[in-house]
This record gives sequence, C-alpha cells and structure tokens, in this order.
Amino acid sequence: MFEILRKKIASFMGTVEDSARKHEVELSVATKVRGMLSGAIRLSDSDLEDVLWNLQLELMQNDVASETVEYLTGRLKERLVGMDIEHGKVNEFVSKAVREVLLETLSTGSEFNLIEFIRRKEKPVKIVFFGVNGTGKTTTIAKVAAYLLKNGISPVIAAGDTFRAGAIEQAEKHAGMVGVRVVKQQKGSDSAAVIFDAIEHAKARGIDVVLADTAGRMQTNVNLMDEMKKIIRVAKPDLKIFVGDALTGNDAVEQARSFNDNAGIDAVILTKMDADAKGGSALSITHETKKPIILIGTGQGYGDLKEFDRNWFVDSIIPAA
Ligand SMILES: Nc1nc2c(ncn2[C@@H]2O[C@H](COP(=O)(O)OP(=O)(O)OP(=O)(O)O)[C@@H](O)[C@H]2O)c(=O)[nH]1
Ligand SMILES: [Mg+2]
Repeated sequence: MFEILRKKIASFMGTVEDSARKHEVELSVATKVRGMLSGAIRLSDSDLEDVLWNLQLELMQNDVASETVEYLTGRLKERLVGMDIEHGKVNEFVSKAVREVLLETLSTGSEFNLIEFIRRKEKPVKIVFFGVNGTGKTTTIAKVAAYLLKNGISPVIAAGDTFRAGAIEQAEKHAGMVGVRVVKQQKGSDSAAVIFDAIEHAKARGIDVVLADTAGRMQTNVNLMDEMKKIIRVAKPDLKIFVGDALTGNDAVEQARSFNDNAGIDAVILTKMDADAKGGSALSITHETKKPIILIGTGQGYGDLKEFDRNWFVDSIIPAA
C-alpha cells in the first residue's frame, strides 16, 4: 500500500539531508555554553527551494490535490527553514516535520468513532451511503453490517438503489452473506420511499441501525443529485457517508467536494486502499472537505474494513528511519 508515495517522501528526506550537509553553522556562544547542540546545520530558503519544488511535483503525480500540495509544502518550509538542526540528526528532524505536517493535513479537528456515534444516538440510527458508480457502496454496506454485528449492534439494509438492473438482488446477496435483512421494493420504485420503509421496519422491530444503499451517481447528473437531496429530505439521515474509490485519485476529491456541496456529507469511507500505491486521495479528501475518513476498505472480503487511523496512515507513508 502507498509504496510510491513512501518512496517519494524518502527521496525528499534524503535530498534535504544532502543539502543540509553543506551548511554547517557557527553556533552562538549561548548555544555552546548551554551545550544544546554539539554541531549544527541550518537550512536556508534557497537550499529548500528545489527540493520542495520536486516534492510538489511528486505529490501532484501521486493524487494529492494542488491546494493540499501547497499547504503541505508551505507548512514543511515553515518547519525547516532557519532551524538549527543537530549534526547527524537531520533525517530524524525532517522525518518528524513531515510526520507532523501529514498528521495536520489529515486532521479535521475532532475524532469520529462510528460505534460510539451509534451508541450515543437515538435508535434507529439512519445512515445513508452515497457515491459515484462502482466505488464500492453496496459491498461496503455489507462490510459495515458485519462490523456492527460484531459490536453487538443490529442493522437492516435498505435496498435504495432502485435504479441499476440487478442492484436489489446484489444487495440481498451481500446481506444474506453477512446475515442481515433487506427491506426492498421493485426496481424503478422511489428510493426515498424504500429507505423510509426500512426506517419504519427498524422502529417496529427494535433494530438499531438502517444502512441505506443508493444508486451510483455522477456528481454532474443533476437529476440524480436532486434524487439524492430528496432521499435526504425524506430519510433525515443521522449520517451521510460519501463512499470514494481511492484508486480514482483526484477524481475522488472532486466528487467528495461536489457531494458535499450538494448534500453536506458528514464522513468519508475510502475503498480499495489495498490496491492504492499512491495514497494521495486520503490526504486530499480530508484536507479539501474537512470531513473525517472513518473507515477504509482493504479488500473484497466482508472483513476487509478498517477503522481509519491517521497515525497508521502516516506511518505507512513515512519510511522507517
Ligand atoms: N480491492 C477492493 N475491492 C473493493 C473494495 N470495496 C469494493 N470493492 C470492489 O469494487 C467493486 C464494486 O463494488 P460495489 O459494492 O458493487 O460498488 P457500488 O458502489 O455499489 O457500485 P454501483 O452500485 O454500481 O454504483 C466490487 O467488485 C467490489 O468487490 C475494497 O476495499 N478493495
Ligand atoms: Mg451498489
């Protein structure tokens, strides 16, 4: 996972170290007296200009959106220029700076835990999943159902994709595999009505959570975006989750932004992270939408769902020192 981005960041750190070697600085008497540093180097603006420019290009080629790239490199510059860095510790220093800047980029100001969120809410908790075609919504809903069951929470699935041929059967098949019921109507019926039925069903049976599937829709399709707004008006979801495919890179960021503008998403699930060599979408989506990534898909099995942890992500793209 993310091997390309990891390689690029390693090369950035190596280059900073090389240019740092050229810049021994005369330590101030005060520093010497206090014995703070045994020998130091200081990076100037011009030392970093080329390396940061290269890093910008590399990040862009690895699915990091341009605003996020600007932010990342700007923050890195602030942390590196003019600092006295102890001899022999440049790599450690740069690695710490990169790590902290990446963590900042992935921060939305508050942590979000799905299980705790559900436990706190009045039941049934209504969760609607949106996204463009084929990003993994239906599979992810089955994975989430399995994850909830494991945590002692009962879900029902609303077969809200009434649009695509075979979608209802697919939802039923996945639900059957994880042992969860599906509320459905015929193909072509009103998606909002199906989801409303599922909510009534959950209320009547004391089911904790409604997981509503919806049809894949391009963010540019006005009719389908209007249908999505209707679903939201009728179902009044507690949580609107945007499901994005990590492999689509900058497109996923664009989609997330557009779904957020149209429907106000609350959280993101990024799928297909297992096949993502770049890793840029996670950084950009969080930075651009300021919505938390709560879960990630890491394979095609029902157990291939992981809680997203910023530290884990950053550890996996920063090369071990
Ligand atoms: N490798 C990998 N494949 C995944 C993951 N999540 C979903 N998939 C695959 O992606 C494909 C599409 O998944 P679906 O769940 O049908 O996607 P969807 O968003 O519901 O698609 P539409 O209903 O057509 O819009 C399937 O082959 C899934 O197995 C993941 O985390 N990793
Ligand atoms: Mg689907």
